[in-house]
Amino acid sequence: MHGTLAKRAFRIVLIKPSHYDRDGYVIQWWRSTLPSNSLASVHGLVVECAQNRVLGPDVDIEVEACDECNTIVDVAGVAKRIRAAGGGMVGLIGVQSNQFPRALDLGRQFRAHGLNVVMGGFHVSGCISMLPSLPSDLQEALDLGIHLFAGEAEGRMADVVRDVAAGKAKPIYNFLSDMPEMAAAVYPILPRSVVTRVAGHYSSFDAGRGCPFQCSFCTIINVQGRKSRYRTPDDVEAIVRANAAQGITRFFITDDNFARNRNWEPILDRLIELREREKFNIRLLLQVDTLCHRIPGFIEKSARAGCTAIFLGLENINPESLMGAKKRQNKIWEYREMLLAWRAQKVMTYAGYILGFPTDTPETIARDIEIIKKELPIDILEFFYLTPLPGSEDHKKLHMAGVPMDPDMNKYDLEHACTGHPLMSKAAWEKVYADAWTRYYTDAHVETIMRRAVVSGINRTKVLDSLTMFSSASRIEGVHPLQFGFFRRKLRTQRRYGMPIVNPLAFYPWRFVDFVKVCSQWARVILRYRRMMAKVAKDPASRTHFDEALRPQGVHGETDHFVEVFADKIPHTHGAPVMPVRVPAAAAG
Ligand code: B12
Ligand code: SF4
Repeated sequence: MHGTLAKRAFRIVLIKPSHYDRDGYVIQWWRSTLPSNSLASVHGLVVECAQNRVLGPDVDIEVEACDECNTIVDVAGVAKRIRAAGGGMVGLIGVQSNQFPRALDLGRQFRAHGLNVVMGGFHVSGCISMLPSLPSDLQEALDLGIHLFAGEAEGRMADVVRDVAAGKAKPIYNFLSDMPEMAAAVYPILPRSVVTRVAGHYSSFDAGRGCPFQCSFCTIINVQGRKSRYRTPDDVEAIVRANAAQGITRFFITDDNFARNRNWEPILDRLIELREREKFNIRLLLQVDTLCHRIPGFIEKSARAGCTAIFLGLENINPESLMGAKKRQNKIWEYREMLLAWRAQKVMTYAGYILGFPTDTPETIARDIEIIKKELPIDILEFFYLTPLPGSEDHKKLHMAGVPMDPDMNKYDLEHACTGHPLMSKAAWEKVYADAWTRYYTDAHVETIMRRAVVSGINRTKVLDSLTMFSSASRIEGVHPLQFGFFRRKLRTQRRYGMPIVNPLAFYPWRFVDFVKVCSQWARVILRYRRMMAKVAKDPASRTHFDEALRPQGVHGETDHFVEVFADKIPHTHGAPVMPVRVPAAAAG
């Protein structure tokens, strides 16, 4: 009978691991800046298991979740809570390659406490999807008794939880050949207490998975597939309502390319309705491709639905590099038109730029960054090393050919040179990366971006804050802005496995000096940029500011200067500009 059932509990602790800085300390913050959608997804699935009482009517499934980027993981505390519940498991969530060494260290500690550990995410899925045999790091995890999960967990979580609870979990779960449908799938959700650890209280969801394109540096197509799968507008509305019920209305929609989501229009219409009729204060951050402006109404509706910023995979402006990486869909001659279309809707643009394509040299990179500054109205440009990420075609090719790659997965964060470059030494490549940030974020260009923001009516505070973070995170904190947060924490005792724990008498004085130095560097940038923005905002000339990057494209039939620079590298595909034949001076003469 109902009331007489003996109650038991099974505690599931979900941890999204971070990774290590160059000194071996975990990269974590008082507040992080971006939410983890992997954590939200798996949390949603485990909560469903709890609601459905998948371990039987007498077992309460208790769930806790944390993102190590903004929360210190207390291993002994977790072990104590699981033991107090009478059993449970630790899930290491959404582990990317760069997070694998940290995840392994956490797993090792939890295993030493005798706990069940299951790990999933792109490193496990990418390696199993692309490599002919298990790499040694995954084998090490198995040897520690950690269970690996490859593929997506929608529709599979209950089985995993049951297996673990019964002590019958498999070493490897592999669902890579069977992608779950997204329509009506359980949706990502996190409790407010986890979301508020992200600055700005952003949460996230994916409205679709999979991508039809074929970029050779990308892992997504080999893990989530090239067939796109989508959530329904009803599900998206349910996600937004569930979050709004706990006061969360800002979302990072993590689709790699929301413009290719077949349901983009009904989804945006639904969000527009929620905003305009029910006054939900929705704010969206979207990832889109460089062709999205060609989709009628896409940009306008995104803005009406609350989109205030987009991430764009610009990757490079040299068509030769783009073709080499099979990023054929990026048409450089349309970049400005696309960027101006977003500006017209007062949406801020963040563009990713990859350094180290085979034909890149320090000179061509310097030239290209100067061209971007002058001719493309991008607000924030962020740089990455071209990296053979496990799970990508690039990685597989190098692996199969036996080309040396850095064995330390902690470095596969797109902030390190992980393999050789045909034209640049490692030192030259590293210098190019460091210089790229300072070359783009000169005071003169920062001021131009501020003037462009004023004249285009883009939120000044947002631009100012982003300029502050992106110009200096790499230089001051030694981390990419996408991994940045507010107030770095370094725990003396949480150091990379194998590195010594420093004596407190040496650690705390070092940490004090380190902290004060970093704070004063930030204070200087913050003050300088704030003064600059105040000056720009006061200057009447800002309201009529105009420069080459804001000139509408080709209105008088002329070709952009930067398109001319790359004229001989543009493939003659449909829609490409036809360049006038250049007659050599001698022949003309
Ligand atoms: C949103 C996003 C971010 C966000 C949020 C991170 C997050 N994971 O949510 C931000 C901006 C912070 C980010 C940053 C970075 N990212 Co990112 N990111 C993505 C993106 C676009 C979506 C992630 C997502 O939500 N996927 C959907 C979830 C549900 O999939 P999933 O994580 O695989 O989880 C499913 C399964 O794996 C499984 N599963 C996962 N964990 C577990 C655990 C258990 C116990 C079980 C049973 C199952 C299970 O179930 C889940 C549900 O089906 C992906 C690309 C992609 N399409 O996934 C890149 C991606 C994950 N990122 C990548 C990279 C490299 C980075 C950065 C290192 C680089 C950079 N500088 O940008 C940083 C790292 C910083 C950090 N702290 O994470 C790579 C990782 C490749 C690799 N081999 O490591 C990817 C794949 C993109 C790419 N370039 O190929 N990223
Ligand atoms: S990099 Fe972006 S566009 Fe290219 S295949 Fe990956 S997800 Fe698709």
